[in-house]
Amino acid sequence: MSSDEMKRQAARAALRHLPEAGVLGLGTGSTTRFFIEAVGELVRGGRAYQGVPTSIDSRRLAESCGIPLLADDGPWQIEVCVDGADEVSPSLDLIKGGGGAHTREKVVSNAAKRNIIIVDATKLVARLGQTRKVPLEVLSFGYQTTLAALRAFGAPELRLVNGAPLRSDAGNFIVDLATGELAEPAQLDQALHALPGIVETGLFLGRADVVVVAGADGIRELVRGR
Ligand code: A5P
Repeated sequence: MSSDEMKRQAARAALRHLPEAGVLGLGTGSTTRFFIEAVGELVRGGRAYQGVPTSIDSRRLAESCGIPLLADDGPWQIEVCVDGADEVSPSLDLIKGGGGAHTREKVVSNAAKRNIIIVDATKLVARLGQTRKVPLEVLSFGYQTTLAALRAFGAPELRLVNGAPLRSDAGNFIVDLATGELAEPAQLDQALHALPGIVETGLFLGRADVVVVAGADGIRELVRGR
């Protein structure tokens, strides 16, 4: 089965977690894309959903799918947020931000009653940091000083596109911090949040309620606390 087909299956399997109507958080990335398209089909079929997109890209896609959207300002009463992830640990902690959208994603996930994560099986790891760096959204002001401070935690690398720093939707820089496997992700998250200049980290700890995993052998669901 192709990677895209697994992502599509995870996205469609998440539909069973949706309420009959209400506000949905719409994540960002190649897996969530399939979910947003599926929600568009449900809306065209008569379901009364409104979306809160987690990025400009997801807003555009959701608009093109005909999903009514709420303003970025909030406040929102989000029933369920569905989003992808870059790594998922056995305790359902996540690394996100491969697309640089993790700050908005975290704001939306924090406002949601339930968080459903959709991934293909390649995202499952024994420990966070095993395959991915930790994305950080960083103020451009003083970023060289922030990079220097980050060297206490690993090897930070400014994310570039065509030789120029990638800007988040909020206009900030993205830094990828190579840490190796993380024994204590919460400690790292706390230390990173204590650094001025760090807007948000891509460590999503204790936030996922259900992770829907698509693999060659079908769909399975990992549920927090089980
Ligand atoms: C966006 O910045 C990310 O947090 C994505 O949700 C994450 O990278 C998963 O993306 P894919 O579904 O494209 O792998």
